[in-house]
Amino acid sequence: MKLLLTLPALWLAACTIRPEITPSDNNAPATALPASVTRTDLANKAEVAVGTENAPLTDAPFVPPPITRKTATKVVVHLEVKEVQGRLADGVEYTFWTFGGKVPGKFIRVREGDDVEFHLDSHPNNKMPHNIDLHAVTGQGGGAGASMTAPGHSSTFSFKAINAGLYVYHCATAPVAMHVANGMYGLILVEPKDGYPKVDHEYYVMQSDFYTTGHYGQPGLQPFNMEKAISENADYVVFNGSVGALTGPGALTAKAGETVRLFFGVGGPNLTSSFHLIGEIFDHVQAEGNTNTTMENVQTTMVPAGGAAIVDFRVNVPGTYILVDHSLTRAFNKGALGMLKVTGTEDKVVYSGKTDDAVYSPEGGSVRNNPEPAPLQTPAANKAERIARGATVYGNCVACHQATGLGIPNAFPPLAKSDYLNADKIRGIKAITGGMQGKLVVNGTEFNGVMPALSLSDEEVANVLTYVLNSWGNSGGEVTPADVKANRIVPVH
Ligand code: HEC
Ligand SMILES: [Cu+2]
Repeated sequence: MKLLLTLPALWLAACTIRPEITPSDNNAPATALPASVTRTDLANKAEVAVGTENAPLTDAPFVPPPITRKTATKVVVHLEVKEVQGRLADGVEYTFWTFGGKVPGKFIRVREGDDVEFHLDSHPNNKMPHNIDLHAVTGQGGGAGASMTAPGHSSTFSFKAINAGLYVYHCATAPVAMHVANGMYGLILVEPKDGYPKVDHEYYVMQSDFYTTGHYGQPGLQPFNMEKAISENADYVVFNGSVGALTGPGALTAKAGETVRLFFGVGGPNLTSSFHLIGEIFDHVQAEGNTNTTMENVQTTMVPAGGAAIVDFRVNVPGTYILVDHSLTRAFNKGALGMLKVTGTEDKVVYSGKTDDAVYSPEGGSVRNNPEPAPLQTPAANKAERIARGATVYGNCVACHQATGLGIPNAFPPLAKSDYLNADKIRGIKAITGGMQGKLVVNGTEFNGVMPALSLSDEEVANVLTYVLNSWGNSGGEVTPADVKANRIVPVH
């Protein structure tokens, strides 16, 4: 029956298929193309890669050094998917799904024409399957189908970096918006053959929106809230994964007279950024990460969800310059605020006033902790203990089925008084261990979604189902690890 889904079926084609664009797609005859139109994509297909190297990956706000190679090479990328609990704001924790342990994901830097051998490694402690769609890839799904990976597995695919530019990558596993909302995005720079003009500092900043059950600042571990995400009603809009990641000790730095380049991306899942730096003017903007049009003297550049821009500027005088999304309640009420601290000597001609950064330091540092999960427990001694432990395991279900067990209309079915589950508890074991998709009727309402197979042990599945069956007016009873062992679809990894 429909429970036996295969992993590749989980990625959603609709939002990830990008047609290959080549100059020949232009309706005008080739001779009518302006001189500025190059055929680099065609030339790069022909470029032969020489040698092999491992891509150095960096956490935000840092980027790997500029590429000085004069030839294309084979670049090997190892990106590890990790589900980690970390700080979203002071006192607020969140279960982030990450590319590399932090939000945003690791910065990847390759050269135009490189052959990229990509390995997506999924940490064995993960609960969900994940994949990656790199906007820099020419090919179906940007790699999504080829990289569908279960916890404890590693997927490999390769692509040629035909088009130079700055690109977003993100997870494209259903529900895609949820995987992105949980932190699964980053930037890949395909550096043009001739590189970018030299600057003194290069930094990596990514904006994104978070949707939590509690309101902004409500303490504790906050689950993802699908209803708020659907209505695009973000509780948090942040730079580099948390409120204050770029303030205080996390602030970007430069000295007066130096030049700074920002690789700026928007992970979304939903909100476009009106990116602005208070007290500076962008000398140059490569809008949307493009390679052939440089805008000069820009105050605010708009960066779409799933898009990026490269900005650079010279800081002439010392001060604390504030990065914001100029949709200002996001900056001052939801977290989209960062700092660039510039030290050095004053130049009263350029700016005479005195600066004061006190008003702009509402949050503390950006230190994250990624605690390892608790070691395996001894088996539950009795049903009461099973129920108590199951309540904890239910943390893996709460983002979709909700703390109330009522689910979300049109998206996630209820577990509370579910006629489907209460009729046969084995169905619960199959849903959790094998995933579930396709049409399903629960309590007279039709659902047609995708539940991923969760990587839980027999003991954990038994505990959570016993908890569910003994909550919210359900029929009661007990599911044992032996029941799970006998009925599980996907073996424990
Ligand atoms: C990423 C979201 C997601 C997570 C996490 C998730 N589920 Fe589901 N679940 C779904 C969706 C969507 C369906 C319906 C699938 C369909 O339409 O065929 C479903 C269906 C079910 C069903 C059968 C339908 C019903 O309402 O009785 C059960 C039982 C179930 N899930 C239990 C769980 C348990 C227990 C957990 C945690 C261990 C869990 N799920 C985690 C999304 C999720
Ligand atoms: Cu994912």
